[in-house]
Amino acid sequence: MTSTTRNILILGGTLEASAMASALAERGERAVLSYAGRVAQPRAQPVAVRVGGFGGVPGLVRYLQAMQVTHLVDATHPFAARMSANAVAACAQAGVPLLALTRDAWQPGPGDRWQPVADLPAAVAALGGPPQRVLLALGRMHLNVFAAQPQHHYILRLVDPPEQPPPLPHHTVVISRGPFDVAGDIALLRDHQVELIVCKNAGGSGAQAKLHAAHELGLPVLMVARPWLPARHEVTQVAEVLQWLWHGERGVQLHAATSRGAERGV
Ligand code: 3Y8
Ligand code: NAP
Repeated sequence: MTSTTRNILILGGTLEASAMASALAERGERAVLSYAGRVAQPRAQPVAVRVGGFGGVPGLVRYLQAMQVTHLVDATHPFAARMSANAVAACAQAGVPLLALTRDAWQPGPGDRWQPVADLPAAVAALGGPPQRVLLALGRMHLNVFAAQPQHHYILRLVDPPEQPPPLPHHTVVISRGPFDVAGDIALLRDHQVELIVCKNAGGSGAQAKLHAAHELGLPVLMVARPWLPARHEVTQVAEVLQWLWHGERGVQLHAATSRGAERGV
């Protein structure tokens, strides 16, 4: 199969997806990068972009067949569990090879004050103590559950302004899109006198600055573990995906998801 016959679908929304799109565009490969449509202005891409859901597994199967997709690269966020599960099911039905381009989970280092929690409800439950100033670095989709702990002052870092005020009696909204840097995140934590950070174990570099900043300032972090994902082949480097596209499975060392389960920080 040559670059003129390959037609690659990238499920996007991450730095890795953008890097994948650039690598394919530079090599004259035909690719479409797909966004869910979660934010007003997703980053411009050097390949064609589509925005919006596919309509579950059947919709994705129809899309794969109608667009004659030859390869699917799932470069979504590790917490986009529904999308990734749908991609595994749809590719199996449509007979389209799938490879996940993911990022290893963050691991705490010496001096890090992380409290691992299994999921968002567990993070909410862990906030049962006296009022604190809490940074929710979770985006707009996961704010309402924290109404169960209204005693805190929440600093909400969001990509877009919320359509209506979140149901949190004491909060400050900070509109800011990553990737973030350590100096900026130290300033954010200091300016807002943050005492605790709640975040997802996203991995990668784009959201990691706040962890270095927390370490620098000796702040605790509630670290939400990754959700379960179905078994699939995973790599963490764009170069590995290129090898797979050009040489198939013999081109790269593939990891079944189960072997990386321990790396999910669960
Ligand atoms: C729409 C489209 C690029 C990609 C950049 C990465 C890095 C910057 C850091 C904090 C954590 C958070 C959030 C975050 C980061 C990158 C990456 C990353 C975290 C965009 C983008 C889309 C999204 C969706 C968005 C969610 C949100 C999560 C904010 C684009 C900017 C918290 C993830 O309604 C909402 O506000 C939805 C927000 C889903 C929440 C969540 O569920 O985790 N990402 N983020 C994607 C789509 O429509 O399909 O690229 O511009 C992408 C990026 N966000 O190439 O520049 O991790 O790759 N995104 C987290 O890590 O927990 C912010 O504030 O410290
Ligand atoms: P999710 O809960 O796993 O998916 C819910 C539904 O949204 C999917 O079933 C699908 O709808 C649609 N969808 C999700 N990703 C899509 C994509 N790339 N293209 C087309 N449709 C998509 O997903 P999520 O957690 O809401 O994440 C949404 C998007 O934001 C994903 O692209 C993800 O990569 C990105 N994201 C980025 C970060 C980050 O830090 N960079 C963090 C979280 C999410 P249908 O069932 O109708 O097909």
